[in-house]
Amino acid sequence: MVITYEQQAECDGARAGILRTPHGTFKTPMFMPVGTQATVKTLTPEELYDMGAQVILSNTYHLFLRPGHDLVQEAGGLHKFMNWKQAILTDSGGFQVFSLGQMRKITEEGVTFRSHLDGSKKFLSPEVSMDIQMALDSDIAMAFDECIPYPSDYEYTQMSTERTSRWAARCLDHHHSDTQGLFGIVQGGMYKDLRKQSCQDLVDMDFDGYGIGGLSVGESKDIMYDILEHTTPYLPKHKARYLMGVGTPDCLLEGVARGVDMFDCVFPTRVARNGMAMTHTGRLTVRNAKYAHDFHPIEEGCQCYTCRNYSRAYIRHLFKAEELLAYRLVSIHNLYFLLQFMRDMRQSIFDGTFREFRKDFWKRYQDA
Ligand code: PRF
Ligand code: ZN
Repeated sequence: MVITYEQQAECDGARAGILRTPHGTFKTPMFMPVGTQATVKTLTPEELYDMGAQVILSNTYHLFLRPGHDLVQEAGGLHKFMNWKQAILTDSGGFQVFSLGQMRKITEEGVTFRSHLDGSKKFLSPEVSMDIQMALDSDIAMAFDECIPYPSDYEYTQMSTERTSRWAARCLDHHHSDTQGLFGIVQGGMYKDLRKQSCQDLVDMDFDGYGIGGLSVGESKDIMYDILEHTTPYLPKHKARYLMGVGTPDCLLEGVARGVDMFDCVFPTRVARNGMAMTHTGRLTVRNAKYAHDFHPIEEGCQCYTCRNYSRAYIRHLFKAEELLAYRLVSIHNLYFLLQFMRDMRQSIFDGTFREFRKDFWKRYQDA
């Protein structure tokens, strides 16, 4: 087995464990910073490592279009190409291609679409996605799935979810690697019976772990939590569960409370570049005029490089002057914040105090 999960503690439905990969183990629950273009925007791999990142995510779709997986393979794989020595998970393209909206055609065979870069015609299928991910040589590959829009009616959701199961079987058939594991992806939209069926289909195929897809696509958080509660119970305890594309602190906490181990999201790095910092009390817009004379750090007590060295007033000034350091400093803080948040959550699971941790969080946190 290339990828193994070991649960070490459980508390009120939340689990703590470790995941072993060919490029080291990582502790769960874990947040994976996103490096879509083989870089986590504005940060070096050393900076990421130093703030405690143990695994990052990259994208099949983007690397396929540019620079091409052949080039990454020629470089000796994605780890070598980008100089990241820890674990890498690659998403399958089964989400990015569907976010394109226009100009794509789905058949049983796969998806034909136009490149967002030059408009050229491209094709992705379970087999092509596996070939690309094997060439990238990430530690964890994801099955090629369809992430349907929200809302979708029952009939379409059922047809698509069944096809995603057939695609998952084709991924498993085609995938062969001694250095890469493969996760299946649960779909089923907002229909509990389809979620259950999707879990059963995929669990029967015996993947190395399970992504939970098709959530955080525009539904309310209450719906997402409810569907999640009707998904994780159908997944095996000895495999990792990964909630795809979710990365705000409230959703991470509520995901962990429902038995999720892994998350990824562009949110912390994307909003950082708009001058928005994440804190235990909610969002802080550091560009705001009210911070012009504020010489406190973004968040008092935060041990990140940014908060140890720079004030809100200085960072606000950098944003106003459109200085590049601004984007780096807030990206560093936001990623550190989320990684530290996961470490604290993990510790509370070991200590048996997760329930209190959750209550304390909600006492302080103001949504959006
Ligand atoms: N499928 C894949 N990647 C994803 C998703 C999905 O459903 C989501 C949904 N939030 C994010 N990333 N392959
Ligand atoms: Zn900080």
